Amino acid sequence: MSCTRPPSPPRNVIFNINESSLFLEWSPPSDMGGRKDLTYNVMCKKCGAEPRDCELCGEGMRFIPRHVGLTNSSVTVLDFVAHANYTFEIESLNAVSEFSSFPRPVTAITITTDQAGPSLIGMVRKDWASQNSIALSWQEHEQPSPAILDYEIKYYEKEHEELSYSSTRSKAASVIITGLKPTTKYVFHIRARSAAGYSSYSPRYEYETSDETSDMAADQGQVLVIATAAVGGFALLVILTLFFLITGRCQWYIKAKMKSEEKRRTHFQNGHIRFPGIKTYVDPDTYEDPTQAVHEFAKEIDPSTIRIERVIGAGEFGEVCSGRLKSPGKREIPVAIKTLKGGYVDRQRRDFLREASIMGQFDHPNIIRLEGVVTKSRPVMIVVEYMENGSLDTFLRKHDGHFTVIQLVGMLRGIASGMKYLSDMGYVHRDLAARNILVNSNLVCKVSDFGLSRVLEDDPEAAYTTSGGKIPIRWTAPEAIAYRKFSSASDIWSYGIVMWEVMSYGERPYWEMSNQDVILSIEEGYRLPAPMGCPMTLHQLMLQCWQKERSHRPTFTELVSFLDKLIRNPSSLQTLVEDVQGFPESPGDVPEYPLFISIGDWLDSIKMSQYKNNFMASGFTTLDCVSRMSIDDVRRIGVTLIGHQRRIVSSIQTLRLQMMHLQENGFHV
Ligand code: ACK
Repeated sequence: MSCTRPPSPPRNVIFNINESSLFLEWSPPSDMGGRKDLTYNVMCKKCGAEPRDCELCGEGMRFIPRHVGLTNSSVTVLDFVAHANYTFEIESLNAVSEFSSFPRPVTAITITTDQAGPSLIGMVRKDWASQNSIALSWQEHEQPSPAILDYEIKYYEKEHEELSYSSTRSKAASVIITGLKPTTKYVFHIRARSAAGYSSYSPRYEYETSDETSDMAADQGQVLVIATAAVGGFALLVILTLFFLITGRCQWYIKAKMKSEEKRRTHFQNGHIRFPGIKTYVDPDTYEDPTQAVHEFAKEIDPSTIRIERVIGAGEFGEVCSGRLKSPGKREIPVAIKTLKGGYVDRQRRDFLREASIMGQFDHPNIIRLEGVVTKSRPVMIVVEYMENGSLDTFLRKHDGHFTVIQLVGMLRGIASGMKYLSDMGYVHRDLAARNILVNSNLVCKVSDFGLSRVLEDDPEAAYTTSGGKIPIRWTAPEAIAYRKFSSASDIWSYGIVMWEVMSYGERPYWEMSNQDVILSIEEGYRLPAPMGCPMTLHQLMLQCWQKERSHRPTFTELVSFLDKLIRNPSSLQTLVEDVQGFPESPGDVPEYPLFISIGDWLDSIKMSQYKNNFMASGFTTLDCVSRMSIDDVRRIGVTLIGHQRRIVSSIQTLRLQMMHLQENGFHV
């Protein structure tokens, strides 16, 4: 084998900067050194006026995903200071770099963070809005130190945040933006340009275009014409009404009018075109007044018909209780009552009721049913159907090993069916996890906990993302973590994690790995191994849900029909991952797990390195030996904790598949 070399330095470093983040990207080295194990390190120095006045950037600066061992040729830098010179040195490395006696070649780039100056823009006001335009104005800075040449206005649809944006310029401190969509929320940022460059952007301002009806009112130029026409029209109306009343034709007219109004309403509701037969979800945030959304989708319940019995848990906004609801003319039913604790601010009330506005639009056996809301008296409450067995994760943990595979698949089928319904309605859940699924006494699972688009301040599962929001990392697809691309395909990823939680009876996904480690491992191709006793087909299905490329993941429709077939043909569930003798799938179907070269390496990856000596002392010194171990062997070498046994056995199964795959492809292991 010929010798290999360290790689040459990276090339063509480019950057993109805004007030809060700096994105660096480069091309791979021209010479890879004859190897494939290329990584990059990024070093940062903050420099003063003199090139010699440099110091290393402190801990305060953040690099996403990290600053050393990067496998992709880009990095995002956060928390830098304004008006500073930063020099970033990017080096490429491979496994032989450390043996080289030459200084490591680096590529450097110096960036001045001038962009982050003061905004120079006062409060931005909406002067008027029509169906397709919005007029904005803002205060000029009192004494603009450098004279302002013009303003740049950046805007985008709120729903498609940051995916694409438009911009326009204005010399004056006002602008009319045209070509917008009706009844759509837009986000605006404005910055000033002077001879010294750009100021930083103003804070975001959100304004909405109007719908057809208010458009008329806003068009002030036409008011006079309308007024004149109205007077004439009114006179004509009086004459016609008298005529119809006299001739008895009025009733016919009123009926026809009501019919056409009803038709109009079903087709066009709050700016959302609705086609008869296909129901679509309406985002309550598109209502200017959120109370109106609640009243449109949820029934107001008279609190005297609710009997609260006991507290069953703590929700995000207050206690969750069980009780009874006796609506007039209906039989009494058990209900769960979510309450909004006293001392709330308006925003909390709105966020709390948002869930009801969402839930009230759904009607499906696998979606929690909303009975109604209490908004006109205190406490504010959301009343939903009662689910005797509480949330799925706690339920499974309590009944570890109690169900047949078919029962578990039945639960999964129910969840997939509820999710298919949501996805058909155009609703993206964003927070699907076993803790957000409830189980009733018939083991029917129903999707619950809607409305995660706000920041959940105290959710222990949520972690900050680069864009400032909080996301439950372990359940979330990589593209949703990286750039908030939430879609039914990202819900599919979360569904795969729920499958894993169900098949492992409520085990915590990725165990106690940190959120950051989860993100990195996923990026490197690691996927959760099959839980103990999990049919091979189901693990394969999970792996499909965790395809990096979201268009390669199955849809909920496909999942439901696949699970249906499994239930009809249970023999396909008999092959457990631990029993696999051959590997029927084509090599392309094998997920690319990282290959481990030593036992220590492998145990580290599953955070079980404390057992390294147990393996070694018992003669399990190669990965090949380990891949043949049974659960009894694992117990025998001294792994006594059930959770640890499970984790090790699960990983051994994956290791076994990997070994077989390699052997089949002619590798010696
Ligand atoms: O795991 P749990 O017993 O089930 O604890 C949580 C708690 O309230 C906070 O969400 C329980 N819970 C929520 N909604 C319902 C419901 N509709 N029926 C029964 N329990 C519920 C949940």
